[in-house]
Amino acid sequence: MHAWPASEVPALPGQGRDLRIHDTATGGLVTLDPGPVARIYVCGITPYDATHMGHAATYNAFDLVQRVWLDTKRQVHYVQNVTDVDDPLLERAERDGVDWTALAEKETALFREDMTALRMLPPRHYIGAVEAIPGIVPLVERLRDAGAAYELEGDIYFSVESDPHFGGVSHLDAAAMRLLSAERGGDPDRPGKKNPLDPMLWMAAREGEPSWDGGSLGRGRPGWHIECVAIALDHLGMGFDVQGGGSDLAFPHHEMGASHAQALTGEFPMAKAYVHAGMVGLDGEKMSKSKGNLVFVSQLRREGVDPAAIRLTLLAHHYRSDWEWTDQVLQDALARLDRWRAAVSRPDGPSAEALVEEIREALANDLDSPAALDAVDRWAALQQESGGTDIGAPGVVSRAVDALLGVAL
Ligand code: 5CA
Ligand code: ZN
Repeated sequence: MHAWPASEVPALPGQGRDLRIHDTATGGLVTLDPGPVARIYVCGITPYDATHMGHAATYNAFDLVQRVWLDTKRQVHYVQNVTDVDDPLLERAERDGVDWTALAEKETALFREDMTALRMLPPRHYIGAVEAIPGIVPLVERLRDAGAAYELEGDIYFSVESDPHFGGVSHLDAAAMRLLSAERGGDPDRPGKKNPLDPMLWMAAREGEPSWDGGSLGRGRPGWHIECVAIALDHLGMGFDVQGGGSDLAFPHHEMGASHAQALTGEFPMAKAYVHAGMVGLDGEKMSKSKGNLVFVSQLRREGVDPAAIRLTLLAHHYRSDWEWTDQVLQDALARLDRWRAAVSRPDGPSAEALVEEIREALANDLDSPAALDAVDRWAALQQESGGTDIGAPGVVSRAVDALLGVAL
């Protein structure tokens, strides 16, 4: 499917820095050394409701990853999926009496608008689960033929025991895995499974639900984890640089994906870094479509909130921390945006050279966007208090904030 339009990324003077980022699999910071083309896969939305601030925060983190890479003059090969067929989507369509394809299309269209407004760079390949089915079927057949998958009443399950590295992404114990599996789309209590954690690769057609030709698998639809593996391997290949998503995807989604890929290719890991963003909450609970405690990007935009301020709200929190959406965090961002715009509207000001380096240094250090904002705040305060004579400095600041933080001043 098509993605959304790219906003321009201005080139900056000087040299960008290599990214050091937290990898869930090793539990520490890794310095990534992508070749001339950095490869990143970011798990996309399940389009049954509008984009909320939690989604936006997660996509903001991975947008920063790309901006750091672009600043090192690398190209970025970015792939994102849309889980446009899955239980939650079918359930919501049923509840609301609407066609599930129409619901998915409508919410994906709104997501594109929100991403464009927030100046998130678009993926080069934006792939829906449904369009990926012809590539998924042969992978499931291969897993079954290799003995890494088995059939249960027509459904095909992946056997986690086939992967010697299973557990190597999340490092959770069996009890924690079982709990999360039940919460996040798994079926650990289904009788007849070899291991309660085994995830479904292919679900045989159910009465009243959509299904597709699965070759030797029979009619059905794909499981969630194999969807992302098929798309990632097809468009990026093994050993790409980053797989990203919110922290709720570390287990089971990214764990199972890594296992599927290992069973398919004999290689480990699928991604050099598994990067997870913290959860945004509202009123003391994780913001989630199923709970309904949501602040939508599109609703804020409808109310006339400048998307640049929404983005500054996201940037004010470190991507790995869990944080709460409040009115105050938005008010703070609006005030900051005003200060910054006033500071760059003059033709001259304090030198911008050190500031550009500070922003680069902050972002290269595990995407420390709050430190980057502090640095811009200090430059803006200096401009406000004593100004400066460096002609063009405000322009450099404006372009750096645009290129590295995705905020248009
Ligand atoms: N389609 C799958 C991924 S393949 C999915 O998880 N879709 S989603 O719509 O539920 O979430 C999209 C992205 O937003 C995921 O990376 C998820 O981890 C992230 N996300 C969801 N809720 C929050 C939240 N409250 N805070 C931060 N990120 C969130
Ligand atoms: Zn995914």
